[in-house]
Amino acid sequence: MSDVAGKFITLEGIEGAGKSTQKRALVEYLKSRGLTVIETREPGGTPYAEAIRELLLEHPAEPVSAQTELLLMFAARAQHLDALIKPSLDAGSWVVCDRFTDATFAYQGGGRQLPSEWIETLETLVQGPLRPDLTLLFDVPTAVGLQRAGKRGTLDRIESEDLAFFDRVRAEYLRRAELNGERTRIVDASQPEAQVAADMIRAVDLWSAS
Ligand code: Z5A
Repeated sequence: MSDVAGKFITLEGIEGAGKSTQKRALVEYLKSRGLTVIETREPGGTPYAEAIRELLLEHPAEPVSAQTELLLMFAARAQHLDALIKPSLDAGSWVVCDRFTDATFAYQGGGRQLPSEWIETLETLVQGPLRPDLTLLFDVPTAVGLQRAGKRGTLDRIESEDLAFFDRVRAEYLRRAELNGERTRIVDASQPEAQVAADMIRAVDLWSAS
């Protein structure tokens, strides 16, 4: 595994897929390999972007339009990229991010059914050529993910969507994984936590050796 250049790894999946759980295991593993690792998430990752996250996830008095949601996701991303992700990669750190633009294709594209061309346009505008080096898609049947996430109690605005919404989100994630097969690895997240972690580490090792 090279420690000269920074690498950008994103973790994706529906609610309750286990991204946050596996992010901790991945960061620990990469650090044990002597790498400098920045752990972050979207929407959010910097104080300003976290303020946008609050806006996105709270239950406001008025309905939030899908376009507003899309633009706020990219507003937060622009700030996150400029203030944290790009400087960290330039400094040679590895950045491990819980969700990135594949989530926008899945939730605002698949879930909200906004045209993917709009998302592609914003992706180019905000990111230029920057894309993740590796995306780990934690795939789990929708009912299993929602059942795990539901144990937490209160649901935020996006979590309050129905099963059909999350089925579309999952289908779009799988479609994107096929489209971006060179950078995406699917991990079967319906297995016990330790097995998911083992499969994830194997996928990362195979990718970094290639
Ligand atoms: N969003 C969007 O719409 N567009 C975008 O562009 C972006 C995001 C970037 C916030 O994301 C919301 O933003 C999200 C998508 C939207 N909305 N929703 N809904 P987030 O990532 O911060 O929130 P989240 O997806 O709701 O995270 P999560 O539910 O916490 O999921 P997770 O991180 O994948 O799961 P976890 O916290 O690791 O685990 C959940 C529970 O399952 C927990 O009790 C674990 O102990 C348990 N767990 C984990 N793994 C296992 C296994 N293998 N077996 C059994 N139990 C397990």
